[in-house]
Amino acid sequence: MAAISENQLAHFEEEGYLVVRGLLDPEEDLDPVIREYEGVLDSLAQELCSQGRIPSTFADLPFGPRLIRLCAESGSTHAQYFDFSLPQKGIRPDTPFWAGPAVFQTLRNEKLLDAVAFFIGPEIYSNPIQHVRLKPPEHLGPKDPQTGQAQLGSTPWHQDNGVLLPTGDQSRILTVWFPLWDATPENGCLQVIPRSHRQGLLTHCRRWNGLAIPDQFLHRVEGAVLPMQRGDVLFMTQRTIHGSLPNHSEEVRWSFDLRYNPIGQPTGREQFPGFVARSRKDPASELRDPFAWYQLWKETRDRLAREADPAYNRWGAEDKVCA
Ligand SMILES: O=C(O)CCC(=O)C(=O)O
Ligand SMILES: [Fe+2]
Repeated sequence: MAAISENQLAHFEEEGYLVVRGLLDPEEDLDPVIREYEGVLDSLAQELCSQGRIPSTFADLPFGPRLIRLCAESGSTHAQYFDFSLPQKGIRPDTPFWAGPAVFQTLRNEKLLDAVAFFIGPEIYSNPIQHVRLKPPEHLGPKDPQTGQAQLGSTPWHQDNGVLLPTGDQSRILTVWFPLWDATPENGCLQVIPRSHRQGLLTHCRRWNGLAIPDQFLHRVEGAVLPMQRGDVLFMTQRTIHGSLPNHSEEVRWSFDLRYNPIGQPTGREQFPGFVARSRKDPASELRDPFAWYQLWKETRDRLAREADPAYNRWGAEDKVCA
């Protein structure tokens, strides 16, 4: 059982974050996910090629260069094609997403859940706010035609509490972030503002690259830059201010961000499906079937495709500080 020490927990409480080195075994825990995504990338290449959007499937390239090439040739990062969450607007009956078995096994990874239990207790709910992020190098990746900025660029300073609905404000939602490949300052690793979790929820504004805390609310000295290797895992509170650096390397920056909260506490995103990842009290309530998990997301997509877009966060564009 992966043990988080008293010292590590004290660091988390004090600083608002903790990096645990080598918690996951790269070959055992991460490579199956990479293999699964090789298949996803291959399907995307076939689709794009058959639609005439790319001249070849580039099947001879390894994963990273192949993704970069597909993005550049087709002018899109295809982020939704890989993600195991749905978009917040414009869901259609054919909106793609990837909720495959290797991803599901990762959400239920024993080492991960053993560690999560140290932060939120043994009754663990998989919160549906979760993403895979495959960020191509900014100078090679497609740009947003309106802003001229990278479609999947650096993540601006924010608190995860800012992206959920107020229903989740009192919940203990733990963010779990880890790279599939080494994350470095050059390729856009995360940065956090130590001790920023104590000041409550700050105002967020909608920016071209997502919800961001405007500069005037960032009483910060410097962020702590967090290079992480394959196998390392970052834990953060929902009020820890964090963001990522831009990807100025030649390679893809690839990460998962997952969230967990104690069973019974609101997720802050009730429109999307979570599940019981681990319950010692009621083991039979655990979701263990990867296909059932896929079905939860598919049913959600099919339902939301018929409905008006719900609200996913509390910030309106009219707020004066955001103008
Ligand atoms: O991976 C990133 O660039 C941003 C991740 C993030 O904001 C999160 O995990 O909450
Ligand atoms: Fe975040």
